This record gives sequence, C-alpha cells and structure tokens, in this order.
Amino acid sequence: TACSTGGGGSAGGGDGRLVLGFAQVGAESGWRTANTKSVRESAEEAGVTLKFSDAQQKQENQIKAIRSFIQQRVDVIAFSPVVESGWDTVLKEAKNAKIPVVLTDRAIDSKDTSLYTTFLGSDFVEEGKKAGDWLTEEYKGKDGTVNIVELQGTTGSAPANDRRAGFAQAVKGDPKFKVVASQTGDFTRAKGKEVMQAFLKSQPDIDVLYAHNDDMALGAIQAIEEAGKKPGTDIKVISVDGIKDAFQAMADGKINVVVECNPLLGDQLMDLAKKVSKGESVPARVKVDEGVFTQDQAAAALPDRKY
Ligand code: GZL
Repeated sequence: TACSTGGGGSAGGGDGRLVLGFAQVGAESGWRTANTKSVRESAEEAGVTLKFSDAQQKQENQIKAIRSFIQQRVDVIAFSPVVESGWDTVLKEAKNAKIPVVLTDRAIDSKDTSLYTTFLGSDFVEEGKKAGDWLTEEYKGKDGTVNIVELQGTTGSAPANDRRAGFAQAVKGDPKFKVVASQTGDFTRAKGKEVMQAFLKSQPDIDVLYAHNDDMALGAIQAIEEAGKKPGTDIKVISVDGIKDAFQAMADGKINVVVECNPLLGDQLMDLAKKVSKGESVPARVKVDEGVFTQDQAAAALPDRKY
C-alpha cells in the first residue's frame, strides 16, 4: 500500500488520517489518568487515529505494544518509558521499520539519540530542585537538624531519578537537612501509605516528607493521621504533580507545597506527531510550563485546576 504519511505506511486503512500508536505506562496515579485523558481527547480533536495500550507499569508490556504497533505499520509511535533503560533493541526495530518515535513525559538513557525524534515532557531535575528550594526557604534562619523521609517514584524511572537528584542538589548546601530514609512507593497511594507506615515505625523523629508524586503523598497523609500526627504541621509535606486532590489537601492544611508537573501533553503530542510523520523538522526537546503552589494559593487555584 502507498505510504499515507511518513515512512510508516497506512495502518489506518489509507483514509489519510495519521495513525499514532501510544504505549502508556499504566493507570497508577491521578497524573497518569489525566495524561491519558489528554492524549485521547487531543487525538479526537486532531483527527488522529489513536491505537492505545496500557502497560500496567511493566516494561515488557510496553515493549510488546511497540512491537505490535510496528507490525500494524502505524505512522508514528509515542510512549512514556516506564523506566529509563532497556529500550535500544525495540527502538532499533522501529527505526528499521522507518516508524518515527516520539518520547512523551519520561525520557530514556539510551546513548543513541537517533532512536527517537523528540522528547516532550517536564524537567524533573528542575521539579526536584523547586521542592528543595521551598524547604531551604522554609527553614531559613532556623537551626537544628531537619529529618526528611523521601517517597521515591518507580525505581529506575526518569522522574524518580531526577526528582531525587534535583532535591538533593538543592539541600546539599546546608548540613541541617538529613534524608534519614528514602524508599520507592511506586507512585501509588497504596504503596505510599505502606512505606510511610514503615517510616513512622523506624524513624523516631520525622520533620518533613518529600513525596515524588501526589498519590504517594495522599497515601502517606493517611498513615501520618493514623499515627496520631498532623500532616502539614507535625510533619511538613512536599509533593509533586498538582492533581486536584493535592490542592484540596493543601487547602485543608495537610500538604505544604506542590510542585506542578503538567500531564496535559495531548495537543503538543498530536502537533509533533503530524509534523514528524510528514518528515518536518521538530525540536529535539519540547518542555512544558509548570509552576509551584503553596498552601495560601491552594483554595483560590482549586476551581481552575484542569486535572
Ligand atoms: C511525571 C510522571 C509521573 C508522575 C506520577 O511526568 O511520569 O508518573 O509524577 C506518574 O504521578 O505516575
């Protein structure tokens, strides 16, 4: 069949519509649900035929999905890599099939940057740094050790690695900040609660929780309250993402600051996919705008939150 767009061929039956294969991480968090909704809605609006797979947070399922998209000869493949490593083989297969690949949300650590055309997503090191900067500001001029426990995102994922690095970088200048425990909560509420329960048992004195996403923070808040402590007061809570439930928790005084991570990538993804399929040049890196929200801003911002 004639290739309708790019080198991919016309998996959509040659009706001229772009066919995009999207291999999503899973449905582990409020952020992910919002990201999926954005991709689906934007594909609809852009007239893009979307083939969507949910990998339940397993790399082997994402690899299977990408292979299936290659078999179906989609025009473009996009995915959010659940972890940073282990993608070269399958992405070489996509390259050999002349199907361009767009990374969205999370990045990979492959040395071969020819394996994907562009990366659309946040700067997670910057997000970690914003979290650490808030903490150093909060404790400016106060002495005495500040004991921090950290709920890391999915082991091996770019957001977990980079949010940890950015935070550590921001607080390393002041020895009063001590990360006394750091463990993955896999970006989920259930695991975040479970690990926070363990921290509360093993750590005699916790001043701050730094959670790599809101879902783990919200799970941890339940554990903190069940332990008879006040989240946001006895234990300060720093979180990342900015889902509505986190804004509500901030308004309720249970989270102190949320570093925003924008999941609404759908429109930019469709625009990039169309350009890439036509062989038009696109930037190698497309960042997204995002801010930081503190408790005093939460109530006013809540009505306008889109996810
Ligand atoms: C970040 C994204 C992370 C979110 C989590 O861009 O990959 O994965 O912070 C989600 O909520 O599970």
